[in-house]
Amino acid sequence: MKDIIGKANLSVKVALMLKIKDARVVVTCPGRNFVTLRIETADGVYGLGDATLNGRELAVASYLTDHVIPCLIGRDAHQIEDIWQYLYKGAYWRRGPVTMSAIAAVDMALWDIKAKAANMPLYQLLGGACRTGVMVYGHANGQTVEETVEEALKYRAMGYKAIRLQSGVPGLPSTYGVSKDKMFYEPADGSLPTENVWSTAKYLRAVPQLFEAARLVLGEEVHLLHDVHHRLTPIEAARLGKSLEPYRLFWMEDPTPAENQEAFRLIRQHTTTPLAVGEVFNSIWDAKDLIQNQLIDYIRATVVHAGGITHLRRIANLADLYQIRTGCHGATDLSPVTMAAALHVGLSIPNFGIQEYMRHTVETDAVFPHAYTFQDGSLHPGDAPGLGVDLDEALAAKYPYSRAFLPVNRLEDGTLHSW
Ligand code: KDG
Ligand code: MG
Repeated sequence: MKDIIGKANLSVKVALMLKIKDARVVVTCPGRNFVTLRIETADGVYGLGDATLNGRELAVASYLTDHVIPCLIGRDAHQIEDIWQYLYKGAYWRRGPVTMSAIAAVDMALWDIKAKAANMPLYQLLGGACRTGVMVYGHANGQTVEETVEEALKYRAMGYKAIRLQSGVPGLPSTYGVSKDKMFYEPADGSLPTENVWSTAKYLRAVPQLFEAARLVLGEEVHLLHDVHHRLTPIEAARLGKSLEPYRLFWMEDPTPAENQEAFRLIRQHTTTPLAVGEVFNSIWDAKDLIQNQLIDYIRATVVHAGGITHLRRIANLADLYQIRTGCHGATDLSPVTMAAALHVGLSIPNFGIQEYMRHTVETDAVFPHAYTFQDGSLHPGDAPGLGVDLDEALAAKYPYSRAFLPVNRLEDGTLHSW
């Protein structure tokens, strides 16, 4: 008996102290900018964290290099919670997208290290799989209703069970979220911000027509989603939610900005269309009132912009108490490192809802080789130890940083939109 116990102990021998020896930031632009943190321990185990903040990439790179990395050297990589608290509380200046993306990168890299040291895929350390895979939604968009529905049919043929639909608005020259490229969508499109023109009246007329056509062609089975991109006031959003009820959306996303969390109460009072919000949230405090008052159905906070795996799980736990599920942001400006982290979290939490999945380009996938795979409308993180993502630094070096901004939005009379 003693022998068996001895052997068992030997077979799971894990270093109980992993001293951080080195850390560095890699900025690369394989089609779009990514900021990646690489933390290495004295034992040679390394971990990766995504720190990409679209349009503000270098601010996070500097925050990490100048203010965070010097505080990490010599610490025990196993102390993920303590390091999180140290970087959050110790900074004095809490929250904000730059700080929380930097903390997130450290947190992801440390979880990657811990799971590699344990020789397990991260989801096993997070409690194990609660489901066979993580249902994802893809983006169908087009200039016209017909083009958008045609794109949606392609997603359905690929096996997607959920599809987001965005269409150009008749009478407006361009619309945010409706790209020229089909499978690969990149909203940061200029070395200075481009300017879109917006008309709420035209938009509110167009969207129900899109979903009416989509249901007719696509039928009842497939989940349909729509992103409002924070363009409406609460009462306008309430009206849109009501007018979309016949088409039974999976969700209406970002109907209005959520700095004032109370604003969602008004939308909620008027419509049964499920509500999703949170891709720009940085912390649990951005979502607390929305969750505790059950003003939303899906929380879209994401690993990279909301303080990492540690903090996202805290948000998901709070949401679970109020029957709110996750629907994490997963656009192309979130690197494969974030995608992998989101999949490990999504697989292991009880209240997972859906995961956004915008495919990265071939160039990005080559710089970040990864273990996650798509099948039957779901992603699985794979069973490689850690996050299951690597960074080809030699290839990354061939793609230097290139400044790119997200567009701004103006009303037809020139007023800067949205609130
Ligand atoms: O960086 C901003 C994009 O990630 C965002 O516009 C995409 O709204 C978006 C979404 O839902 O994916
Ligand atoms: Mg969105």
